Amino acid sequence: MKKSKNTSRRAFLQKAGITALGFPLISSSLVGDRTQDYRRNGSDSGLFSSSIVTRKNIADIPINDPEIKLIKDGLRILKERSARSPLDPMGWNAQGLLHTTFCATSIYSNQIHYNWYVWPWHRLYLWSLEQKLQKAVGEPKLALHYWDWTKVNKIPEHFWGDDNPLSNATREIGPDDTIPLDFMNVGAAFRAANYYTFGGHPAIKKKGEPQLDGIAEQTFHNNIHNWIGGQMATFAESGFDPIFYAHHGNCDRIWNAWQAYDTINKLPDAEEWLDKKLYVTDGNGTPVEFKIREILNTEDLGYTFENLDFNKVCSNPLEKIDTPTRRITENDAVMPLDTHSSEMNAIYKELNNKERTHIVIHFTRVQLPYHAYCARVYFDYTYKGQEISKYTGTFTILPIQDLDSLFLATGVHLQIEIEKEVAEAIASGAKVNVIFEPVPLPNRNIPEGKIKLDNVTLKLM
Ligand SMILES: [Cu+2]
Repeated sequence: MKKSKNTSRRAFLQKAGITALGFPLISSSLVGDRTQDYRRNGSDSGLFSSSIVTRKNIADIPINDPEIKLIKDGLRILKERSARSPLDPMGWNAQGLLHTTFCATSIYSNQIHYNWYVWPWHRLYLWSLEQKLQKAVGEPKLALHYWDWTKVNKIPEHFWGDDNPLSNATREIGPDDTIPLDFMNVGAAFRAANYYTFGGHPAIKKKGEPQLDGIAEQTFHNNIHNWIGGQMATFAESGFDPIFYAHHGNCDRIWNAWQAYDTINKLPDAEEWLDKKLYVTDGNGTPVEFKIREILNTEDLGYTFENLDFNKVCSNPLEKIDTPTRRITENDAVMPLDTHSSEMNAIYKELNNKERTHIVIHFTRVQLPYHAYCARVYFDYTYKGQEISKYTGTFTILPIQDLDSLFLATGVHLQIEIEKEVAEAIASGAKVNVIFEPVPLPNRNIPEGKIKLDNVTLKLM
């Protein structure tokens, strides 16, 4: 926690106009061809492209543009390879299974979700596809695209249509469905003053340790996976839908934008993180390893972003104008907040001179549906004679596989932001109910069997 820096952080954010998310553009001198030294471990593998490509928002590119054709040609080649042999290491199947390997088979040693490895590994995963596509079409200037859902809040037309290698038949939403505004809460992630809050805490090594994913993973990342549905709403299969790479392209861009404020937003300096080896395959389908410290600058992986801009309506969903109003439904899970925890005094202190702060909700027992589930989290209380229902964010379960059953989690942590007025109410003895209101996802019923909460407390982490 960087408590001492918060005042200056707020001043900086105001000065930088970050509440309006007016991010500076990447200098044009960084864009374009440039010879790079890609030697790693002292040897030049010759596998790396020598130019820096610029990733753009796909929605800004005409559907018939040659850039789009190039991507489609590349994907067709990868899919044909897998049709000939599902084990072709340069095929689409191998690319999809690479993600499965690091999420569905190992909870501890190789798990790259729910922890601080999520953004570095996915950066490499996109690089892996970009390399394969470049090789497939013989064009080192081919660039992946990102889908800036803050600006176009539905799946771009590029990803739909028969005989289109960018489409995927398993999606539950259609071309006209739009993402709920609060599902794209970029603001809560941007206000995270350290990487642990933004990108996740250290990976758990054994059963019983607290697992705490970052706010970026838990909010817009999971929400949009789930909202799309089908393969995207599972960890095991999401790498098989081409929209994955455009969604993650935007997540990678958000990480880059967050990191660009390096005077404020610090990456971990722990060697456990910087020296962590992450594994993917290169353009030839050959396994390669990178240490996280080697991939913190995207140019070292041969790409940069056209801009780091966002639609400002997604920067601040906690503003009243953007706050969803609670609809009381029979599926709501309601649990009184336990304010007897020894940490409550520290929390009041932390909130005392801030408008809002990141905090962790902890549940000791939760019955979770084993399928895509999104809930809005509210704090309901009465303060100074007023009934208040305070929206704090979303809680989203992206299941490993869609098993349509329930499982029991014995410890769940969720990072949220709460506002000063909530803490004041709690400190004055207001009884707070924590509400989980399931959000209906397009073309799906609210999952049967509501979430069950036990002993809800707040923590600083
Ligand atoms: Cu993933």
